[in-house]
Amino acid sequence: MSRTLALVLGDQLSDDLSVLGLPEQTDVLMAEVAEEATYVGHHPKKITLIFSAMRHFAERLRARGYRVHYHAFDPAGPASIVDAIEQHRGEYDRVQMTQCGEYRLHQQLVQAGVECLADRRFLSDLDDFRAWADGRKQLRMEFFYREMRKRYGLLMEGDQPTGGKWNFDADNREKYTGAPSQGPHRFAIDAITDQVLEVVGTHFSGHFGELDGFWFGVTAEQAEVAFEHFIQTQLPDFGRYQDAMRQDDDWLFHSAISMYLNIGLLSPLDLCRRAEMEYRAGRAPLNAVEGFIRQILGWREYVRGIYWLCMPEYADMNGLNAERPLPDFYWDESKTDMNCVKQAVRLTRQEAWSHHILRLMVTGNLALLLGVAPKYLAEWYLAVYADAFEWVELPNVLGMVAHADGGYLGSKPYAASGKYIARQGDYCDHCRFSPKQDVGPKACPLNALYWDFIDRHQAQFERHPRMAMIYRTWGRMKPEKREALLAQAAQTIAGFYGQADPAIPTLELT
Ligand code: DLZ
Ligand code: SF4
Repeated sequence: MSRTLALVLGDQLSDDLSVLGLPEQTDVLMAEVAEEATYVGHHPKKITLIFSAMRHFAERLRARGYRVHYHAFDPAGPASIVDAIEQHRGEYDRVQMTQCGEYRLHQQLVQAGVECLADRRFLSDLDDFRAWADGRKQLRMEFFYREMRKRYGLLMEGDQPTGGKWNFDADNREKYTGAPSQGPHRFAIDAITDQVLEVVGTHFSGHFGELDGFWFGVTAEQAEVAFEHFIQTQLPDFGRYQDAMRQDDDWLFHSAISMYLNIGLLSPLDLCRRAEMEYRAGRAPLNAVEGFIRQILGWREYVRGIYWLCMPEYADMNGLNAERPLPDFYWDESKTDMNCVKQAVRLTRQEAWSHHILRLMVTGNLALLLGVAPKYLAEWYLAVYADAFEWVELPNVLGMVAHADGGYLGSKPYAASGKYIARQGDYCDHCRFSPKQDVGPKACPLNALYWDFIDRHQAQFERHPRMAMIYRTWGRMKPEKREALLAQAAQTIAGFYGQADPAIPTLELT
């Protein structure tokens, strides 16, 4: 009988993975390897999540009757996935994988002769996406999302959207002033995770991020518990406070399940259907449920389509010619007095997670205003977040945050001054700067940086219909005020890079 070796990667931990043929004909290969853990210096909690979830999944496959070749991390063992394959391929007629989530590794594996099967865990097939994109002058998530709603019959009344509108985002911008939220469900550390913590502590403690206080779920059952907790305690308020920020509440009403979804422990369609049930039962409002479904059915599938449509050229796009390095405080929050940035980096360091508005409008917005090169920024996001895999991370960072892709993901840059941060939360109340001041020692650094960004990109954006008003305001300002703002921005930038070494730290395997 012909025998197949099926490769299962660390973000492919799903029971219905296409590569899992019958156990009588298929053996499985899984490997914890230095190359995957260090090609960017992944956060130690992310490595722990992946290694522990891989070990649990291997047990699950064995219980289903598969023979699993499992390489636990060993500096003397295979250094890469291809090395691991080479140790076993002689015994097999073919080696197969499910479409890999990153172009880099996908190319390596295809070149090593691994056959690639489609990843059926996604709701939009890549060929369907290509067909949808073909011949359109402009790709817009909103139109893709409507087609997906119709195709899956989610929040539909016949061929009309439930509630008469496709998108309730305008209802999702409230500030939150209530008691701190419950946060996500936290799991106890089991024996397998305990062993992984030892390995990660020994070999990867040089990477940015705290290992102490690991609480992530590592099995499909635990991921389900985490999702149910979100449904019960957070979903009803998820919508309206989606863009809120709070000094004493790191989690607000976000689900924090993306790390489970992106390694395959949850099914996207199940999540959408379950959320819709809450609306139908009258337990969650439409703006919350629609917002949640749009993230998964719309945005997540759309960015994956864009990634595979545009790679490998996508990774080199730099539409705003941004060339600066990342300021060193992205790796150490004690090096900045900007409270919003301090909180976002602190949370990221502690939890390998932050919510979307911190990613987009705090760490992202500052990098956009400064003109940080998209490559450096993308490397940071890929390394520091537990849910970051390149197919989802790169379009979000390069397209949405850095506006480097010419507009696939946003028609205009998400640039904002300190006044936006002040409006959405209370970080400014705890900051030594003031969002109301534009120049002088107490001025919020984002204000002058915002105008500096507007000035720098005038030729590109002044005729953009949604930016014309900003350019009129800039044009009407007295020349002395404009000069003072640009001088303040120059001083701020010198402060960010002046004393400190701006080079990206090289994160070596210890
Ligand atoms: C992110 C990651 C890490 C840290 N380690 C491993 C690993 O040791 N073995 C593995 O199979 N996968 C790992 N991953 C996930 C891969 O990097 C991921 O599958 C690719 O980047 C494609 O998304
Ligand atoms: Fe951030 Fe500026 Fe507000 Fe300080 S004043 S928290 S730097 S927006």
